[in-house]
Parts: sequence; C-alpha cells; structure tokens
Amino acid sequence: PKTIRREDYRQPDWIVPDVALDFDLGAERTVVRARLEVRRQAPAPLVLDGDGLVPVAVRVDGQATEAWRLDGGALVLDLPGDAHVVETEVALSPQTNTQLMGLYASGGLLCTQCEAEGFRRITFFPDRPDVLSRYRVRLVADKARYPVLLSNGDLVGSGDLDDGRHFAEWHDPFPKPSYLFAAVAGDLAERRDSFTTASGRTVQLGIWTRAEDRPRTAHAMESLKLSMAWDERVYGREYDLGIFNIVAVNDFNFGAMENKGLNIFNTRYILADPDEATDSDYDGIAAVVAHEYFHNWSGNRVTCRDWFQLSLKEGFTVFRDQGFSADLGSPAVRRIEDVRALRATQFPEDAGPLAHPVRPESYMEISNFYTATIYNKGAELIRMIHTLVGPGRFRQGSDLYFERHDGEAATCEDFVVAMEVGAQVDLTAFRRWYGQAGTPRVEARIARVEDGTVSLALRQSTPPTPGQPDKSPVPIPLRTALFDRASGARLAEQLVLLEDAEATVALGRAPGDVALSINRGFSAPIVLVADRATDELAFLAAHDDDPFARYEAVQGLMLEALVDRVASGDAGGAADAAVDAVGAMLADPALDDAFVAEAALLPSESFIGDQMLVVEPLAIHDAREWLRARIGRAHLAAWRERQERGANQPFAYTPEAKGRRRLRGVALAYLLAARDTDAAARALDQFQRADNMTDRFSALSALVGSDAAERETALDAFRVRHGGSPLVLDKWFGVQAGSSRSDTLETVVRLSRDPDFTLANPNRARALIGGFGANQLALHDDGGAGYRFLADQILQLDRLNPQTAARLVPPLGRWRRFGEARAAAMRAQLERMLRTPGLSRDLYEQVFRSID
Ligand code: BAL
Ligand code: ZN
Repeated sequence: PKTIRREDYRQPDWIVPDVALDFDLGAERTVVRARLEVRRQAPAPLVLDGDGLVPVAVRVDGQATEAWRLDGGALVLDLPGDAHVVETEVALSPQTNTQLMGLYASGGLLCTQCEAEGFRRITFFPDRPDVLSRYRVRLVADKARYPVLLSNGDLVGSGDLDDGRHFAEWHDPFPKPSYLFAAVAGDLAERRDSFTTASGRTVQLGIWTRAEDRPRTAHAMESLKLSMAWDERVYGREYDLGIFNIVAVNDFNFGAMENKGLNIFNTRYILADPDEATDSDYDGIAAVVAHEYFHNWSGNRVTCRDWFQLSLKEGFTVFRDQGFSADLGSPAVRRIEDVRALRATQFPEDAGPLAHPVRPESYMEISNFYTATIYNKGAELIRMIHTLVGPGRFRQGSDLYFERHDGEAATCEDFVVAMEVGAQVDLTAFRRWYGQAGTPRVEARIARVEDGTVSLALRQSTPPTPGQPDKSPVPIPLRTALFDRASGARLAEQLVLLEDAEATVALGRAPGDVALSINRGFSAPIVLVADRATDELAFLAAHDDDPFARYEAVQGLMLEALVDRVASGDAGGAADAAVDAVGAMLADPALDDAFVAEAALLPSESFIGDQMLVVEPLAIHDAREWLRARIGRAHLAAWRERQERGANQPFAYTPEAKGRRRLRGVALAYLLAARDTDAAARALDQFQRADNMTDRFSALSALVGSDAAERETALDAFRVRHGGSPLVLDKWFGVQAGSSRSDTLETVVRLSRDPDFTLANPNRARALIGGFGANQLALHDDGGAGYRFLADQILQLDRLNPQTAARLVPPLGRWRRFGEARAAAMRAQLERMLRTPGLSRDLYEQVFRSID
C-alpha cells in the first residue's frame, strides 16, 4: 500500500461548491446520481475518488460522455474549461457492505458512515476534508419499509410517489466536507424535544431509534440539551440549524459520528435505562452525546485541512467533552478516570511500535489513526495550554480560533497561532508536542539549600520512538506544592514550567521536613519518576489537598508494593502503607464514595507491566491478587459495611447514589479477594436483588473470576434475563473474556462459537475478542494458544470489517515487552498474519508496523 505524507499536501485542483445527490434506496440495490458543480483551481484533470464504484453513466454539462478513465478506483476526466457540471450514476449494494463504511444496512435500516474516506464508496467525489460543498439530497424509498428518510440540514420537501414509494429532500446551507455527509432510511421512532438557543432560536431535536428502544433515549436527550447549553455558556457557541437529529444503529465502527445536523450513533452511546445500563454507561452516553454535539463547532464549522490534522478537531473536542463531564459530576473523579484511560491506552501506544505524534507525518490507512494519541493525548495538549494561560485567556484564544477559521478547513498550526494571539502566549517551543511521539519521563528530586530554601531538581527525557530516535525537550507544566510534614500544612503551590532538559527551581523556604506533591491534577501527560520515600507517599496519601495527587499517592504506594513483590517476592513497607492508606480513606467521612472507590482500586495488570523491563503476566497477577487479598482482609468490616450501605434503597441517578454503587462494587471485589466466608453468597444476593444494572453487573464481574458455584448461577441468570438485549449481551460476553480464571481461553473459544456471537457486529466482536486481547493474564497464559486464537479472529474479521479488525492488533504488537518465548510466539502470529494473502490495507499497516 501507498504511504501518504503530510509534507506532500497540495491544495485541491478542483473544488465543488455545490452538489446534488439523488438516492433511489434499497437494501439490495441503491442507485446514486450525483450532480457536481466543479470549479478549476489548477491546470489538472478532474479526479473524483471512488472505492469499488463502477460508473453506470457519466455526463459533462448535460452531455453523456465516454471520455473518462478509472485510475485505482478514481474517475478521471480531462475537462476543457474552468467550470463544469459533472453528473455520475452508480449502483450500490448496501446489504453486502460488511465494512460498515459508505452506505450499509444495519437491521432493517440503511445508513451511512463517511469519515474518513467512506463517501467515495457512495459516489465519485473529491473525498478530502478541504473540499467544502453545499449539499442538496433527495432520498427516494419504499414507504412501508423506510418510512423515515433523513439527511443533513433542513427538510425542504417530502411527498408520496407511485408504487408505494416516497421521497424527502434535504438542504444543508453550511458548506461541508464529504466526510460529514449522512443519510438514513428506516422504520424509526422519534423522541422529540426542542432547545431554545441563547439568541432565542428554537431548534427541533430528534432522537431516532427502533420503536421498542424509544423509552431508553431520555438520558441521551437530556444530555444533548445540557451540552447545547454548556457550549453556549463555556465557549459562546450556539447551534446553527433548525434541526438536530440523532439516529442510533446497532452496527457501527465508531462510538458515534458528528455528521452535520444528523449525528449517527452506536446504540451503545444512546440507549439507557437503569435495568440495562450501568452508571458508567450513563456517563459514557453523556460524554459522547456532548462530544458529537461539540463537533458542530470544533470539527464541522471549523474542519481539518487534511487527515494529518485530525487531532485539531478530535483532541480539542475530547478536551471540551471532558470539561462538560467534569462540570456535570465530580471534576476530581472525572480527571482520575481520564488519566486512567490515558495510561491504559495512550501510554502503551506511545511506548510501542505504533507510536506516532499527535500530528502524524505519514499513514497508509487513515482509519488506523483514530487513536488514543490523536484523541486523548491531543486533549492533554489542549489542557496544558489551558493550564498555562488560565480559563479567561484560553477562551479569548478559542474565540479567535472560531472567528478566524469559521467555514474553513484548518490546521493544528492555525489553532496554535490563534491561541498565541488570542491568549497572548508564546507557544514556539510548545509546538514540539505536536510533532514528537513518546511520553516524556520527568525525574524530580527535592534538594535543600543551607538557608532552608527547598529546591526542585528536574530532568526530562523522551525515549526514542519509531522514526524518531532523538528527542528534544518539550515545555512541561507541573503544578507543584510542598507540604510541611510536621503540621500537614501546604506551604505553596506553583506552576513550574520545565522547558529545558534539566532545571532547578526554588520552591520556597521550609524549615522542617517537607513532602513533594507534583504534577497535581495531572497537569502534564508524563511519566513521573519522583524520588520519594514510602513515608512521604503515605503522608501525601493522607494529607494532599489535591484529590488527584492524593489518588496518585495511594496508587504510588500500591505500585511500589506490587513492583517489589514481583521483583523480589517481598513488598516491603509499601504494602503496609497502601493497606493503611485505603483504611484511612474508608474511615474519612469527608471523602465522597466515588473518590474512595477510584483511589482504592488497584492499578491494572497492564499498567503494572508498563513499570517493568520485562512483563511477567502471571507474577503480576499473583502479586496483585495478594495485595488485593491483604487490603480486603485488613478492612473486612468496612468493606462489608460499604457493600451493604444503601443497598435497599430504590435506584436513584444522583451523584451520591452513583458513588455508593461504585464503592459497593469495589467493596464486593475486595470481599471476594479476601475470601470472606460469605462473599460469594453476598455477591449472588447483590446480583439477585439489584434493581439496576450497575449493582447487578458489579456482582457478576466480581463473581466471574471465582470458582464458586454462584458464578454459574449468576452467568446463566444474566443471560436468560438479558438475552434479548444486544448491548447487555455484549456485557455478558465481555465479562467472561476479562475473567482471571485459568480456563478463560477455553471459555472464549467456546463463546466464539455461540449462536449469539458474530464478528459482523463490531460491539460484539470488541466485547469478546477485544476483551480477550485486553486480558493480560489470559492472552499470555500459556505457550501461545491465546495469540493464535486472537490472530485467527483478526484474520477472519479482516475479511468482513478491516477497520475493526485492525484495532485488535495492538496487544500482539507489544511483543517486545515480554520474555523471549512469549515475544517469539507473538511475533510468529504477526508474521503469519502478514503472510496471509488478501490482507486489507488497514490490517497490513498495523501488522507491518507492529513487527518492525
Ligand atoms: N469523528 C469520528 C467520531 C468522533 O470522534 O466523534
Ligand atoms: Zn470526535
């Protein structure tokens, strides 16, 4: 496959100010007629991208022509003038489109997914984000089968035709790139609502689902209205069309898609009721609804010039949705969750063969770059700018960005320049964050000068990443504070900006012993190596007034204990300190339950592995179980009490009730780990009595790793109760794939042959196969059967859905981190995949880069 490079970007030779699309829709056969008004920008032929399309007819300025050629799927025309009307006609088969890119069938629906390059599977077009067009769309379909016909913008006409067919015409006045086009046809029910904007315009809101799912859309609608108000209040951004529609579909590669005025969602991020969705599902829905809505400005009104700029819209929009979620609930808990996610996905990516900068330099298949680096690290970059300039100046910067680039296809550089001017800050050195891959490592050490002044010695380095052997220092904002150990008082907090490879910073005078709190709030996305003794961490775990730093101190103690245990079989004083720290939090009435639950959770097995030179999955698992049992046993009474507290109260969706449920789940897991006599019975009781999915699922999750008879009872009951609900059945598959039992591979192989399992549905495939790939213990369990199974599944999925298949590769790509035997066995599977004939471009690129 060809490599596309950022440096090769050229402005389009032709633009298309206006396009009219005419769809004659059917699942078996859809005919698409396109009318493009094209304008020349450079002396070159007109090249219209196409993927798998065969032109049925081509006309130029109303005249049929044969003077065209196909070049690698694209339609090429040599046109004499500077302005022409080009018409094409193609026929598609949505029903056989298993890639879920372009126009496809999902259940009884027809729907589209165009980002990044799906529009070229619908019609011939310059399918690149810097060609912006006004769209007129006419949809024609059988009225009984497809009573609802939706597209972007405003509905400008509709009516009945002969033969039981009908039509709808949509017009979107905002020029947009083709990746934001959407159309949907189906038998859908609507939850309708409205929103009045700050300037007094009324927007009609619709969430469209299968009729039986309509009752489960209330939370999504509420989230949408809250998002609209938040974007007005925090960013001054108002919605611009008269209609905002959302459609939920079962089969979807992404979580959701921000098509102009017609968002299409994975059902997973729309449907919720207490009986079927966990609190974390509810939070995910609010975040994704907000994310897609916020794209209307950061993505649609200002779009990307080319796909190397993807983080321009994704990083910024993730930062925006994180702000929204923080304002909805507890900012500290939300920050902890976001950092946990960053460490679980982005840090390993940045440390492995697929590392790439937030603004990549090259790709073979852009679908492979919808990554945690583009999204989550991209958001961290924006957050650092926010931290450096403060909210007021940040808002001036974002206002200027929207003002300057509204209606344009912009670059990351445009964003940085707007921030520099609007927020009055010099970001010259900061730009390196966009071009340099890898997670900076910062060493921090306190030194005391004779007169009592405490200084902080800092040193940064970034490990080499593929194609980038040498790294430069980046500016790293570190929120830092000192505590007086004797009194517990915080002496000072300051924002230290580490700009060079090394620096020494005076923190102030402190006569007594101090404790160093650094990277508070996770002000920079770095790996911190602070030279702090166990008792200093224990002090911070008890006294730090920054909740994130306090969480980090507890996690730091746990990590120290776990790493020591794996390395030497001994966990020193850190284990005792971790046990005590958790106990102190459980006893502290000032802490909210959600925070205690987060802080009491042990670091994940993969994160523990990330701290080691060679990952030893079994030793890590054993150490983690050992510490879990110790923490469980040490605080048995408190865990029992937390597991029982409020258990008889009816479900409420309030922050307090959510926090209680979260801690109840953590408590139950500790009771099981401690082998408390009645723990399994207690879990089954929670499972059976729960009036909500959060309690039911936390009980099932706690039981699934055990050998107790209650495990099977709960698994069977869960399937019987929820077998008819695809999203809940995904949980049933996923929880078994994540089990720590030694028979997990066998179970997953069996489940892959279950009549309810299908690779064709991305949610189901991700639940079972993705869940297994993320299960460090089970994947690496024996001589390589897990690797072979994963590779087999990826190859099978690649034939159906390359995009989703390619996303399952990273666990195998971590082979360098493991001992010789495992590394060789993992690599052998990557090599086998690479040798397989007919690999998609998506999978080829991921496997090729993973082997290298
Ligand atoms: N643009 C793809 C889906 C999302 O990030 O919203
Ligand atoms: Zn997005």
